[in-house]
Amino acid sequence: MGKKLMLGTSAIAQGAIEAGISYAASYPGTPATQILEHIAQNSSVKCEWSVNEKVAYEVAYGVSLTGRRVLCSMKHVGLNVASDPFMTSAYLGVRGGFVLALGDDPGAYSSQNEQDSRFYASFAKIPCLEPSDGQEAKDLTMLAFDISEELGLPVMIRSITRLLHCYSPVTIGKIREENPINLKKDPEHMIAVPKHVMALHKELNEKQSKIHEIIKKYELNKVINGKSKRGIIACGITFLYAMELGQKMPILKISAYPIDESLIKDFVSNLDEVVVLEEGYPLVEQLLRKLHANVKGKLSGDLPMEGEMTVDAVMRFFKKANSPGVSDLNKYLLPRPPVLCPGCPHREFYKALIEAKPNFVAGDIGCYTLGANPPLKAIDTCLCMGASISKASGIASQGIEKVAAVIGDSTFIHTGIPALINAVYNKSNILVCILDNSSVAMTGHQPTPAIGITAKGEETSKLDLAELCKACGVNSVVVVDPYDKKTTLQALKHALDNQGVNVIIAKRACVLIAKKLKS
Ligand SMILES: Cc1ncc(C[n+]2csc(CCOP(=O)(O)OP(=O)(O)O)c2C)c(N)n1
Repeated sequence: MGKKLMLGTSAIAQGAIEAGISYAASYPGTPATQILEHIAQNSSVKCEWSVNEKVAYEVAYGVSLTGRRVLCSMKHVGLNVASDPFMTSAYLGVRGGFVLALGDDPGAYSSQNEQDSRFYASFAKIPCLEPSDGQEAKDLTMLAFDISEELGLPVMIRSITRLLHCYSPVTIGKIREENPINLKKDPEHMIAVPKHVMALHKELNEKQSKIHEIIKKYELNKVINGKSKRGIIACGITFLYAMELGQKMPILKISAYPIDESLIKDFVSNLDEVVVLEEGYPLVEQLLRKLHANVKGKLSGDLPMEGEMTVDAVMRFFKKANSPGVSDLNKYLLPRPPVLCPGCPHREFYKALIEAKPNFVAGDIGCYTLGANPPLKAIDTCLCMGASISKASGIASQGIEKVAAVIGDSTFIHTGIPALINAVYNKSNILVCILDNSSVAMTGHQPTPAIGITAKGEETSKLDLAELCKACGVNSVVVVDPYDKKTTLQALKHALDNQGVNVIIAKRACVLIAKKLKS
């Protein structure tokens, strides 16, 4: 009990623990990774690193079917991978409380895009809660479980890097009892086949008015009165920025979606100007433009359409130029883009790959993406996790020779395996390089199935990547040590000259964990 200084990620995890979850499933991804890590390291709740976000979502959904509460967490783009079960789970509904904690990354500090998960919630017709600080992150997570059980729907907690990676005081409370197991068969609500879809969709539509009632009941969106004719609608963390202005403007604080139009209408009815502060895409601003003639925000060009909102941008808009903003500091700080670490096996591998002279290298997402930077400039394209092998197949299908794909061990397991099977099945001529550093290095060295250690640090069976590739029917599999440049180069040259799908596994543990793995 008492208060603790906590990361936003830990606050969400703590909220889930106190809400009485029986399981948590996730796939690592900044800024959401530490949510599961907190649960694994600070509670007795069972949890798992799943092989990808789709699997995490489905495992979590299975837990909910038993009547027990479950947390599923991931970064924003993870939901693209999990979007298939996500969308239909709203139709089927959930049993035990199901909370999906999403880490959005405005500013793309560590991501391939800046997509806004609030649109996904609205697309799936489920509620989305958005905290403004650590305490609220915990409180709203707990409430999300109750709302999920009240509605029989998954509930999204949408948060952003700045909140998830900041420390703030959070009150620790009691842990609620787990739900009893209550796994009942209910085909009409458990089997998503065409004959059930219309009825399920109708039920989902009927839940929409209940969502509004619940958001109203818990007063999740509320007005803070002021005297000015200029008002602010502040979503999530931007509420703190609005308060920082220290002015007496009326504020409509948004912590939950969908937003009741009548609430906005009432709020803006006596205002001459409304400023919308929101991280991500202009979701609320779009809605507001239908309800008020003088709206200032991203679409009006007054606030940045791309990147993080930042206190700075808000202060600049309100002409509080003298406030201590981050921009002043930025003048003095040297940029520190991520680089491959000294001794990184990926760098040694790339040196050999460059010498082997492939015509085109399709990259993937992980530490090894940094090989795109000078001086290596070793990869030519990067799209999303798992795309390297399929992109290489597409390029090679047009008769281009010596096309290579470069993919990390975790990324290969995440979504690379179906692409490898596809390449073999469709007779591609490509070289697939799996850079196996025995870790998900990019996100902080989480274990993978190839290491044989679970999220809880327990031993489990080990996946043999070479045997797996052979079973997929590839032409050849060679395992090399990237520190042995001569052998690596020979293997690469040979494989690039070969027909069919040839795999090289460059195996050497990430330098940052090599010692730990040996001990
Ligand atoms: C869909 C999706 N999920 C998660 C992430 C976060 N992420 C970036 S790279 C990566 C995996 C990196 O591990 P690995 O492929 O083993 O390469 P390494 O960093 O160890 O070199 C993850 C999980 C992401 N970018 N996209």
